[in-house]
Amino acid sequence: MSITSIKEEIVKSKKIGLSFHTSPDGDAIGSTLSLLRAIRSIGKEAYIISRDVIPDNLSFLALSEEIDGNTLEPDSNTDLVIVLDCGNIDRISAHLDNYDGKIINIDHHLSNEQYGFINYVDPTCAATAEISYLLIKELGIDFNKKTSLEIDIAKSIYTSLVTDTGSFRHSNVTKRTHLIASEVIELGIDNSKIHSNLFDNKDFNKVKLMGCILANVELALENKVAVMQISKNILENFNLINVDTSDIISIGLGIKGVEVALLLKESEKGIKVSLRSKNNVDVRKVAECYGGGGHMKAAGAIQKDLDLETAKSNLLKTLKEEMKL
Ligand SMILES: [Mn+2]
Repeated sequence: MSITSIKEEIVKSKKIGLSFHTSPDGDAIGSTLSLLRAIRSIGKEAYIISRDVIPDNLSFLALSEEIDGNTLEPDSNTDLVIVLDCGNIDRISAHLDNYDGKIINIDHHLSNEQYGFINYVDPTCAATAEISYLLIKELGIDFNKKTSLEIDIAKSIYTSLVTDTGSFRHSNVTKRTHLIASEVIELGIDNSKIHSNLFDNKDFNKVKLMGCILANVELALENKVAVMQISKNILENFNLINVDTSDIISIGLGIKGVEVALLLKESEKGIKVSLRSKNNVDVRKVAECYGGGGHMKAAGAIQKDLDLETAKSNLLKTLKEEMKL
């Protein structure tokens, strides 16, 4: 499907809801808020549908206050819902069971379920915001103008690029990623301040939690796999039930000789598993064995009705096969 056909649907629609994956990260939010700002600028009524509340470190973005967790399903008269950065219909941060209008699915996850009436899924994009950027330009936004509209959009897009590429270090980064970054930087946005907002903004308890997790990291499978575990107890003690742990798992991958980092988190829904790969191990395949998905080097899944130990040994068994050890 083409960007033009998405633009046509937007122009045709009266009321547009935007949503993203649950527990939204910088790309889910940046790709959505940039598009929301652009859609409104052409005079369309658009709003956020999200059961999640904006994470503190992303609250500097324009319109972020609208991600308040109060609109759980499409308002009446909504004739289009655009879902960004979400591969699985079950992971959308919106309740769509009673909605019978159109859905457009804009994403970059390889394991995307193509649940939309239009599916624009491009796994070569480092971030979903690379697609938002194309669509925003198609909607007529001119970055040469440098008004608050373009600057707000630029900050959201830059945030998406930085967060989904590990600050431009992952192998998903392409020339296009840098070209888009270059174009939005040209608007005079303060990249250093954005980095500080994103990363130098940790809750004190989060840093202490990191210490506890790192103190107990284990190595498995010929020291090629780093395993980290977080029990519900420890999350409750630190009052961090919904904490984002993507930065913690990256530290595991930083260990010399480690090829895969594994983080298991006990939650209401089951054991949440995150996987990261340094080089050639396709962790998406491992996640898919447990009904999850993601990218080759970053994936996740949930294992239900079992304890941390069992979830861990299941995963190590699957990983052992995948890594041919
Ligand atoms: Mn993404």
